[in-house]
Amino acid sequence: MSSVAENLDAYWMPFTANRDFKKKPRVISGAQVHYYTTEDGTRLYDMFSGLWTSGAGHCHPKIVEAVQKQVAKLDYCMSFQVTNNKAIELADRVTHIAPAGINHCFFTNSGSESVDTALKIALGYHRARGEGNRTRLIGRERGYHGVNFGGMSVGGMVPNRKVFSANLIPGVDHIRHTHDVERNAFTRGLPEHGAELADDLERLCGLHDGSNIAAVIVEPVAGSTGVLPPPAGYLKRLREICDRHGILLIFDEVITAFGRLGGPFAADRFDVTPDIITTAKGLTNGVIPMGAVLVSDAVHDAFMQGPEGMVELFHGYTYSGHPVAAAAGLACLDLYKDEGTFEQAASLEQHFEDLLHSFADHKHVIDVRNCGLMGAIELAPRDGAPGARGGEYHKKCFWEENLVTRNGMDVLAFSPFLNSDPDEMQQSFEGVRRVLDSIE
Ligand code: PXG
Repeated sequence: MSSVAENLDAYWMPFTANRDFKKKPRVISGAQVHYYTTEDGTRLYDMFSGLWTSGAGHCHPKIVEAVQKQVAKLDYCMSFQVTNNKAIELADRVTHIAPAGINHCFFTNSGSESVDTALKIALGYHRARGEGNRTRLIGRERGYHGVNFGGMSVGGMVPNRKVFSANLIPGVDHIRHTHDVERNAFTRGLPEHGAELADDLERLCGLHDGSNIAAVIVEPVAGSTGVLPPPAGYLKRLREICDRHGILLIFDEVITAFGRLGGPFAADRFDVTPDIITTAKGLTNGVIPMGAVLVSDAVHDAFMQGPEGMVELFHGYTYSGHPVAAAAGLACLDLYKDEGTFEQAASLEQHFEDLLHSFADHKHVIDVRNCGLMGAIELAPRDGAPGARGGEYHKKCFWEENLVTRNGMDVLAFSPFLNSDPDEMQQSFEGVRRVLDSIE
């Protein structure tokens, strides 16, 4: 064990079984392209491209250079009443690749902040238009929208909500999730069954009256809950119901934006334009924390009324539009274009899908799901010990196969690099197979 790993006591790790982890820590100290390194020099292949963050690979020289240059030139500048040139340029560039009509960008520092910002913008929008009665927010079961109070409330991950149940924000309801393993198990791409689940929103409009609902937020492809692609036609139906009732549609694209689905946004892939898009992760390739909320003209313009000298939205972060983060974001947009990263991601989809579905007949596997470069293999839980099989898989991948993987309970999730080498991808899945073969 390295000296660093012996001094772990002070560090309270996020979303981690701390005591179990600290018995045998898995510590990374370096990264290059598609591999991590540990202090003893072991190389591990990263099967999750960071945490859905680092699609262009680790320590990309163009991003590293942009960050180094920027930090030496303008390290920080206040973001209220003054701003910096890089934030302005990034807002302009990001909105240029956003779907038509989405032309405004509010910066945050994470996906959780993007979500809470988007919810506040939705509420402010209706109030500015004289519909302050539209206060209800609708999320979806199994949704993940970060860990702040707004995002947690519209989210539907039970363990994340359980302890805070009494303090979730009021006026939130949820439509049903779209997972239907009876009808859709082992689907390649979008499930055939389940578009009608969008009608759950119509049901909630009946219950609360649609005129009281401000916004609906969904992940176009649910990520954290174990990769749930939307049933064919589902998102279009959700859009139609929102339009019928004057409800804003928010796509939480913290995972799906910037190439994961083979284009800039999931909105493009599914041909459904939301009113607001939340992003983070791939905006800077994970190099510097940053998020962005992308907003339609209609929503933005509703705020731009009243006395011009007044603040239109009382919201923002000390680090909104941080110049070093923005420089990283600009370097990302450059390289995504110059290296054809999104096209490369699209060209890897079939290979990835075939590799995933080659596990369909494995003795432990009960479902395989994929969309773009998002994929999941679901294992049957062990009797009386849900999550144990997934947990053992994770450790064995790390220690025996030099693979960094991700599992949520017994769902193994995969987030390959957008510029993966197909052979490396294949070899990594061979390691996964050896591990699955070896566990009970
Ligand atoms: N929305 C979505 C859709 C996300 O996936 C967030 C919001 C929150 O982002 P921040 O930057 O505040 O963490 C996320 C984050 C997983 C996993 O295992 C996914 C996330 C975070 C942690 C784990 O899939 N996504």
